[in-house]
Amino acid sequence: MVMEADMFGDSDGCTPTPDPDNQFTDVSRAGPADHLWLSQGDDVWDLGPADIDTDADGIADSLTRPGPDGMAVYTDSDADGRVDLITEIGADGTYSTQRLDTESGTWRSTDSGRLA
Ligand SMILES: [Ca+2]
Ligand SMILES: [Ca+2]
Repeated sequence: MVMEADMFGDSDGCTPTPDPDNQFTDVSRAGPADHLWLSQGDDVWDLGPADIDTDADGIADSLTRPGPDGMAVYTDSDADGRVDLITEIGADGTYSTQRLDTESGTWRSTDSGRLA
């Protein structure tokens, strides 16, 4: 039996390249280990690599994204890669925080107010 070279060339080699303009890439099948990811319902979103170290332990744990009204900070506070804290900061200086309940998978508002 002869192995044909082209059996290996085409079929699985073509991995879609994430669109750099699309901030959130669907990575339901597999996500890079060093990226933060976020789940909402059945959807899993790859937010990209963390670039901010919010608790100064030397490990980047957060990243920011522009939001509809200001910006949002996505934080993985227990270093498992899954975002479990979102702080949304409005253009008017208000903020609100949501924390993931990892048991139920639901987001709960924990704090809100106005930045000093
Ligand atoms: Ca950190
Ligand atoms: Ca986490």
